[in-house]
Amino acid sequence: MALKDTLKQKIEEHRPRITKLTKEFGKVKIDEVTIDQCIGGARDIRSLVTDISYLDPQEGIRFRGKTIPETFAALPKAAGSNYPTVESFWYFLLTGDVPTQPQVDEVVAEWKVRQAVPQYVFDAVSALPIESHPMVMLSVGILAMQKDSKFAAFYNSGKFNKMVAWESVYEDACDIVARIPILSAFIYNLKYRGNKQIAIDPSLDMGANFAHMIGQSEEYKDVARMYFILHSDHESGNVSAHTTHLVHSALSDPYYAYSAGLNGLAGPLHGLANQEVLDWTMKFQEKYCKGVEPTKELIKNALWDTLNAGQVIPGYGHAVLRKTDPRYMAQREFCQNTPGLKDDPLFKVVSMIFEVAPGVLTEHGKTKNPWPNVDAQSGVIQYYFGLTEWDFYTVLFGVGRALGCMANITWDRGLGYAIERPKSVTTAMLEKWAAEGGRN
Ligand code: HAX
Repeated sequence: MALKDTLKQKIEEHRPRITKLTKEFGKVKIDEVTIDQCIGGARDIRSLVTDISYLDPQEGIRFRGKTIPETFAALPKAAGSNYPTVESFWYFLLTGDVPTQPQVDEVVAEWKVRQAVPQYVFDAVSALPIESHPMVMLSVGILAMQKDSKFAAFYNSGKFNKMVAWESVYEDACDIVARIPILSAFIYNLKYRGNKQIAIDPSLDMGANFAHMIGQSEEYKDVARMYFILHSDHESGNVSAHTTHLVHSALSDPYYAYSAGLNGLAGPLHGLANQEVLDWTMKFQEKYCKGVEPTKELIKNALWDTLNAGQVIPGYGHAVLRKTDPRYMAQREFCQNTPGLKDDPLFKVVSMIFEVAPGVLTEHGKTKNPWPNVDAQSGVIQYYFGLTEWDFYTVLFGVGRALGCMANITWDRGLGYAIERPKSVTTAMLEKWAAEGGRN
């Protein structure tokens, strides 16, 4: 069965579960909120629903119930590769089913039809100052495509119907995930290669074509596939996924929603951390290692200097995770298994940071999680393969994150989730409830 038909069947089967929960069990309590959570970024409050992925503090992410190694093992592989295509992962994220090879081939073919980015989008991005951050270019490029939104057209058609609205979100979602690598490759070539653009190779799957379009090696094709899959989804509470969900909950179309999500991803406490890690590591080498090999002692001193200057150690800590991020480990394993990369000087420094930073952060005593997250490792791989422009790394994250965000809002509409509208309170109210020992 084609992806959209499978999805339709699954959404229709799922709807009665949501109706039953709200109608029969709507008043059942699943959480309570403390003053700490109210002031401290709503941490851990159970108030979002998604079946696309789940993040366990100890175990890490599961996509559709599968750990990262299980996901990579289960999905059909790209031709001549040990890694799955991004297209097969998209099928899996949307439906929860491991696709057959013909089902994957169908998605690959469909994305080829959808991937043509209109010239006015390239023109809009090209009109920006070349010094603009590539995340600005990506967000502008996605927003510029809004003119083509099928969801917005459906909403304005006078025939809007909540039961089928997801179908036009799905159409936009597929267009966005097919086009975002093309747009990102355009931005890369515009910004770092004097606008020497490379045409799409229609014989390639998404990850391989991205590698081709940024002038990368054969080996990088697997890097792209792995990277986009690993960065796709991290349940719904992180800034980029939550922003996309929030904006779409107002029935803003997927272009508005994902452009907003990307703006959140561009924050240094979120997706920008991957460029910050490279920046930190390079500055560390420049300042502390003039003519000498990096050592654990030098790294320890540099980490303390960063902390004493009131800054965070980029790539370490997490709002939910309480152990080393399995996405970090997957990339570390990739480095260890790639001849050349495992002896790469930058990988050695990053590995030394891994040995030292958790101890330093524990001694510092603030962070609840001293372990590395996804961003601590990702830049090393990119840098090794010649993507040395580290302000581009968050764009790569944004290409991957589109998969999770788009799968989620397709389901949001399918299940008719409400406009998001939490309640705010005043400081005086908090003080009153504090004095009374709670809100009665
Ligand atoms: N270095 C120094 N201090 C840190 C820290 C780090 N890596 N991580 C947390 N802390 C500090 C916090 O700033 C906070 O300090 P204050 O009490 O002074 O405000 C304290 O420890 C408690 O924070 P926490 O509860 O452990 O962590 P939060 O949930 O508040 O924040 C962050 C989670 C990821 C934002 C945080 O760990 C951080 O800033 N890390 C560095 C930036 C980073 O790597 N971000 C990427 C995270 C993964 C991701 O989203 N990728 O996109």
